[in-house]
Amino acid sequence: MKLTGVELRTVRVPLVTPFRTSFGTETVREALLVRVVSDEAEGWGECGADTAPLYSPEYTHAAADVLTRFLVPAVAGVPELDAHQVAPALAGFKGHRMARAALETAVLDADLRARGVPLAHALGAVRSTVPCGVSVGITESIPALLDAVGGYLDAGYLRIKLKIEPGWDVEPVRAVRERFGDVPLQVDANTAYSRADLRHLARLDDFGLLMLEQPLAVDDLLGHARLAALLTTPICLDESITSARAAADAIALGACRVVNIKPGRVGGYLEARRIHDVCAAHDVPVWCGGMLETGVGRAANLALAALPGFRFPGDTSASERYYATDLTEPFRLVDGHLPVPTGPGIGVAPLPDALEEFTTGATWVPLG
Ligand code: NPG
Repeated sequence: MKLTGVELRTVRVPLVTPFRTSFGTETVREALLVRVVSDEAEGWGECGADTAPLYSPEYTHAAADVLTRFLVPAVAGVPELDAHQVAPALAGFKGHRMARAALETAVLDADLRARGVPLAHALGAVRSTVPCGVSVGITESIPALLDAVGGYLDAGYLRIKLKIEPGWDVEPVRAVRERFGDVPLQVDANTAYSRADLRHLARLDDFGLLMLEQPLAVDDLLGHARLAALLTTPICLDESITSARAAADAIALGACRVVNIKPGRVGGYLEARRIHDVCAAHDVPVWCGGMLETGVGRAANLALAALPGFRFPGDTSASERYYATDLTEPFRLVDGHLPVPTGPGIGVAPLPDALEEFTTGATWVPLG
């Protein structure tokens, strides 16, 4: 395959409800879309980076900049390009995993479309639908939280994840447990706690949670291991797991018993697959996280979530949980599950009208 063009497109899609976490409140999903055009097919990738560097060091403008100046020209020079050549071509550059992931995914999509192979099949999927959970942001009050959780359970979601932060943890969890009984429940702290909070976090053991996700800093594997030794609730890592090696280290240190895999956070679907394999080899279950992706990113996440090691419902919610109008045909929940796309590549493409409506900027990258 030879690249003939790469377009970067920024979209801003309003969320149906504001999403508040310990790192900020989102009302709009700003996403950078990468479209590669080759002599054989086109492909799409969605960059996980957000407007500001609050979840990770990456942000949309930085991703567009590094793609334009460095990543796209490096990949455009590869003579017989396929997705497996992208990471080696970019090996000299540091960081920017979400930008790399978007480019690699677009190349992978084009490559698979040219060959008529669905992404799920290429990755080794074993199921045609995936069980779905929902991530519930911090609300202004406990009654508002109970309303939100009740609505999602009515919609059929199979597990609830609550965002927590200091001052919003034990009480909301207790309230959800009291109201909704033994519904599968987990919490996510997005690094909001420190080692001084270990005893406080141990209070969450009273609630039979599936897991406590990323309570401590990204680089605090030892702190997570100490916490894990103190708690019966399994620790799950998200932000700390940036590669298959990071996953292997975290498991060896006893820092986690579950891993959240987000392809954007780890540099793409090929590394995500390797993390899945490392975890499977250690009998560590994984699940697929989300970063409020539009249908473009969600489609590819569903393919990944269909692999055998994904043993918990993911943050792979239906389109209407996020958007009144999605960029693609909407993903609809059926009995708590979403279908894994069956078409070639990621199996979806943005709908022209929605793309037009939400685009705030589009440029073709000079190929060098
Ligand atoms: O359903 O896509 C979703 C959102 C799930 O909670 C979720 N994502 O910390 O995992 C997270 C959080 C997030 C949102 C991360 C936006 C980064 C950006």
